[in-house]
Amino acid sequence: MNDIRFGLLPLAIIFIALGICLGASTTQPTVATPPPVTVKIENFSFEPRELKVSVGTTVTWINEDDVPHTATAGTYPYYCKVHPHMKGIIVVK
Ligand SMILES: [Cu+2]
Repeated sequence: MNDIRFGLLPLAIIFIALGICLGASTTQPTVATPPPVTVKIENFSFEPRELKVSVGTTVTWINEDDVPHTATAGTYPYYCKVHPHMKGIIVVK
């Protein structure tokens, strides 16, 4: 069994970007760490296939197959809710 651990860097970056966009104050907001989430790899499938997580969530993939797999990240679009015309893309390599 192989563990593939990923911090959700793109979401953390979006959180930071939102703080900048909304005008960060001098006091740091207290943000609770969301509970970790697991994705199971079995029979050449991810379960759950689609996952919605909060900013700062740690996701762990557990490979139950007899062959190696990866959980390669990709391209993440993001935007500013206050100014929806502000759009960007983060590519995680
Ligand atoms: Cu904005």
